[in-house]
Amino acid sequence: MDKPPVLSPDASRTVPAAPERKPLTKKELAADHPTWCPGCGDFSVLALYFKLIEKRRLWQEKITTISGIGCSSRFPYFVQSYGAHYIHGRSLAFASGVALSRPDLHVFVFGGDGDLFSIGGNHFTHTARKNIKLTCVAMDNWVYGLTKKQTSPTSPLGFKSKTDVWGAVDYPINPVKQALAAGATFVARTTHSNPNHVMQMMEAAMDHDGFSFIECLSECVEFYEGAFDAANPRKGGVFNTVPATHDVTNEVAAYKLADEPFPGYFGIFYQVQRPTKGAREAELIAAAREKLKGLKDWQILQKTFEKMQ
Ligand SMILES: Cc1ncc(C[n+]2csc(CCOP(=O)(O)OP(=O)(O)O)c2C)c(N)n1
Ligand code: SF4
Ligand SMILES: [Mg+2]
Repeated sequence: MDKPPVLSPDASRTVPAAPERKPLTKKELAADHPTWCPGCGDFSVLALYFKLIEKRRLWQEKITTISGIGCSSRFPYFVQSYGAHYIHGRSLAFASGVALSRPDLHVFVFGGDGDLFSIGGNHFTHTARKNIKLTCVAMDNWVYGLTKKQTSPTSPLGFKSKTDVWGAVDYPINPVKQALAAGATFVARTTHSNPNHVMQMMEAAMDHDGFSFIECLSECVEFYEGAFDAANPRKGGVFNTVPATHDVTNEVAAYKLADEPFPGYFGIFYQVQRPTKGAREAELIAAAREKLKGLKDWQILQKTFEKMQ
């Protein structure tokens, strides 16, 4: 009781690899056979997550995989690590609690465009502005896949779905602009059809000390086939990376870049260092502890009760 556990941010997030401990393999990480449709873009995001864990020598007890509800949100089922398949739209609220109380963990959130920007839109905004240290990957397929083809917040105008039989009439949101406006300190964009690039973005996001957001185009072959062909050179499209001259600390420049019509650019749009909510709170806690130095927990409690009388 005398010594509460000290959870220092960053200190133990990357566990020094014990020499006798081999990196986890895909075989050890795969929990279940993914139930996605053959050809779904989500397969490649999962495969690259396994690769990331193996390459960066992360251990099961140091990662948490969290999602909401949707095809993409089935993600944690397929990963042999701690995690939660949480309520629709609430993955970031749950993940915030995990990240703040266990700063030694890598917290990864995977979710769909509906999960993160419709029902979960407010949680997205607030997690970004609080700069909570976690990585959020939006597996954007421009449709509600799990519920079989409704218009999502990223569906383009004119998209015909069960909720817009004559074509979508609402202007879509742009996830990169949304993240920038919300205050995310790392904002990137990639596509499932370029595995090396997905891997690069995931590594950079994981290393960022703050809220890192990746929009990852992930095709729904069942309900929006061909949606991202224009971004895939193998299908006659173009894959343009963020120009080398782009200043990633320039928010206005990032916004302008994100405003380019589809297929737009891929890469890191924005990255700045700002204290995280966890770090600010750790400072407050340390200052309070300093003031109460030498007192036992029961004495602190007694003092508080006395003040309340
Ligand atoms: C509170 C609540 N509202 C609605 C639903 C129904 N629902 C489940 S998944 C989903 C949307 C899924 O779309 P998206 O997040 O884009 O994921 P995808 O399936 O496309 O990967 C909806 C509306 C639900 N499960 N819970
Ligand atoms: S419905 Fe679409 S998003 Fe869902 S598993 Fe099938 S292809 Fe993937
Ligand atoms: Mg979707």
